[in-house]
Amino acid sequence: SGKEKWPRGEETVWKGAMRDVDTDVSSITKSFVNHVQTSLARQPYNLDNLGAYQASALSVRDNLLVNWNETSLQYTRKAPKRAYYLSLEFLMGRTLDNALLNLGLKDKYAEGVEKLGFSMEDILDQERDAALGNGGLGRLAACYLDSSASAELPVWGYGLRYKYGIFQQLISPEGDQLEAPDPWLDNQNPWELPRLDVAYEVRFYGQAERLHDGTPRAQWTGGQEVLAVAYDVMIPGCYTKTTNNLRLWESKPKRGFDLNSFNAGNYEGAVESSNSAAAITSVLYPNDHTTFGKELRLKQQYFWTAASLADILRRFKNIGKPITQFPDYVAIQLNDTHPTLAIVELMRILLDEEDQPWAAAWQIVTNTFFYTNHTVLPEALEKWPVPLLEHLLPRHMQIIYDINMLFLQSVEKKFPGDRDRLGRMSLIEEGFPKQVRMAFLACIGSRKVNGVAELHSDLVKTTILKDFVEFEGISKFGNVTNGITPRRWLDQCNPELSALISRTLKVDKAVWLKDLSMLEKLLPRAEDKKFRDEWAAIKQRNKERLAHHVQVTLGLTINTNAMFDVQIKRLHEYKRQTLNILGVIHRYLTLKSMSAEEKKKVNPRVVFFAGKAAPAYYIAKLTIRLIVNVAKVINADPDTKDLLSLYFLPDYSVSLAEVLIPASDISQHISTAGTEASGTSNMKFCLNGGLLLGTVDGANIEIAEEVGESNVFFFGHLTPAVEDLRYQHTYHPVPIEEKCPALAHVLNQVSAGLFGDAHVYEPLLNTIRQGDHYLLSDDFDSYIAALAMVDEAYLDRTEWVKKSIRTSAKMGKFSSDRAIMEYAESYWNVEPQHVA
Ligand code: B1H
Repeated sequence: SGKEKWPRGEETVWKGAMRDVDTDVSSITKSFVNHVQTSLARQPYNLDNLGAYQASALSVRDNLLVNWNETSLQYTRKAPKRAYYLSLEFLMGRTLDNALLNLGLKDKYAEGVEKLGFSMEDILDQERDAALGNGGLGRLAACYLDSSASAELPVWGYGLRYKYGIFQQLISPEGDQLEAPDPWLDNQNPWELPRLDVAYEVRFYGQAERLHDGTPRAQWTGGQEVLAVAYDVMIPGCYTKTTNNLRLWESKPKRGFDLNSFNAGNYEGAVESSNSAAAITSVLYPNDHTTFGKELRLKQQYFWTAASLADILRRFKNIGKPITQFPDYVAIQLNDTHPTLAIVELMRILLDEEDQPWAAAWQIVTNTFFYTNHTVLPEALEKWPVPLLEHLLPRHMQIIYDINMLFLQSVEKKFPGDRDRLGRMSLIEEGFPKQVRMAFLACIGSRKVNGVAELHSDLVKTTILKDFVEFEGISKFGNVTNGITPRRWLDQCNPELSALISRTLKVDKAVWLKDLSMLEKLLPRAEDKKFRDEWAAIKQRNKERLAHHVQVTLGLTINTNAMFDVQIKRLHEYKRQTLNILGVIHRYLTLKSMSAEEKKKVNPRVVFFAGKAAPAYYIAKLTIRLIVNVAKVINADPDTKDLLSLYFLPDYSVSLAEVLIPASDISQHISTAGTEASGTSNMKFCLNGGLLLGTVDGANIEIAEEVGESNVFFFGHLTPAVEDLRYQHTYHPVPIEEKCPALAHVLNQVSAGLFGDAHVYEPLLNTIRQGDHYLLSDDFDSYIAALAMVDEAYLDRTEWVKKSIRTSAKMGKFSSDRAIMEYAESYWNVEPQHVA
């Protein structure tokens, strides 16, 4: 009732007591020690590195909170249009270093903790990664949050607070991947703020009954209700006060237990209902690029979209505008189809709770959502069985049928009598069971649809959504090429290179880190020997840093005089780690056949692999096993071990990437053309002066456009050839001995047991011998030729370093700042809000 007096009490007293951001070393040490004494309740003098990490984190958190509150206040007062990034994955990695750098306080904190007897490096190393994602899609979400805050855009992320992130990968002595749970929350997490007061009820199951009162309304009752509780994570921008929010939902039982069951003597049943509520956010699904139709996964998706929409709607209502203006204040970006139910949920709210007519509701919905597609691989395209949806979300299934009916009527109107087209475009795929095609629903429910690199966006338009382009018009379909944040992927992971760049450009890093195209000014320095020597020396020290890391963590000694050749990404047949390992074997066999004299001309090479396989992905796991066992043989062979060695580094993570990427001379991005939507690590390697060996696929193409084809190593067939080649494999197969003798020889050596238990690898080898869906036999020869060109180029070290400098200098386009501004300007219509 009316406006409350604000603030309560005396404003001067409030103001005088308010905390500001620490800026000097003495207030930093004071805050650190205060947290040791009070928050951690520990004796100040007797503190280990973990305690020091926690105290540092809490102290940094206080600083972030000052900015975070000011940012929220500003957004609330000015009520600008906001954007929300809905992603089932946020692969954040560590936070402390990033927060210190974005605040510009790293040096001061380093000095402070040193005075107290700690080293910043040891402290930073205590933090566990927040690994709430599988791979590129989740890391992209994290980069976009960093860029949004850095560009002062009012953008929030919404996701799930999984108790267990991506599994921890162990490698058995036989070379098998084993999975262990990731207990990232075992030590308390200083970066999240539990908001027990921000909670929403989410319903599952029950009955939906249409009212039949001349409105499209229905009533949804009964079933199970669970509670969504908010946990907030602060997202600091780089050198700005703007600190945005990532809101992660945790599921809780609505009641501790069900009293009815309890009183009926069913104690176990009563407790079970609380267990099943908590289970919703217990674990991240580790099946990158595959859908399994699991009920719990669908529950996760609805739980998260329902809670997020309720929260967004509540915030909108506080502005006091009519619901028809919702799209003027809210843009929602769907990160792949995982949050597509948000479209249906908003329809449900508008129809059943806001009493909107159908057309008005659909108008609001289709002006609010934006859909990003991240893959055209058929196994990744989400489809949910109709019976499952009907059971879990009966009202939503009704709405989907209604959307579909009206949609197909409009298709019929435009293409009268085209029954095939109606079948192809229906949201419901016929079959046993019938399934809902989520990409189609996301497409028709959104204002704009985009892919993540030029080639990929073209493929989306000409393959999976071709009919929709014909029906809705081309202008709905766009491209936003992915990007990466240069804060984490250059300044944080490669501090020496960052410092060299600042010295050379003669500007503070605050400037070029936010305008990455400035790197172009490094181009003329490629001709400057002194600069080249510094550049090369930094690469060398980064290689030594990686070698040191491997020595400490795995006890292995790595030859840092060798070329470092790196392939790190999720294990998948389409990414062709198998092509790489077969190439390594080819190199090994070639070395074995060389004379001592010939070997003298060979440049030593160390090959690194890292990456996780989905736990049920048999072929991908066999590839890991092959890599590990080839490594055992090669690394132990006195004939060759100085010239070739091979490592599979277990448990790939964001933090491991931060050590590997700056150390690479060459990295491999060798997917079958047309299969890797974009790739983002390719950008990270190039930004750090590593050269790229790859196929003409995804963002590799745009990288080559920027840096020039003379600075990348391309090989393999192009996308338009792929379909034909697959047809040949199926209908006119040629024995591999005929088609590619070099590859046949390698496969035969594996089959003959050169790397142990030959029979184990047969299923993997047979994927190539029969069918060869990913076209290894078509690309093997040109791959080997490209590797030889890399060797050749590396011999001329001066020219190599020039290429490295030129590559890095031309990476401006791939800053996620550019990408996020494209979303903000061309899609969301959201503007920067400066927090003074
Ligand atoms: C990408 C996925 C993905 N595309 C389903 N699709 C998942 C699909 O758990 N699931 O159900 C998880 C992930 N991930 C990747 O997105 C692309 O393969 C990369 O090429 C791209 O760079 C990245 C970011 O756009």
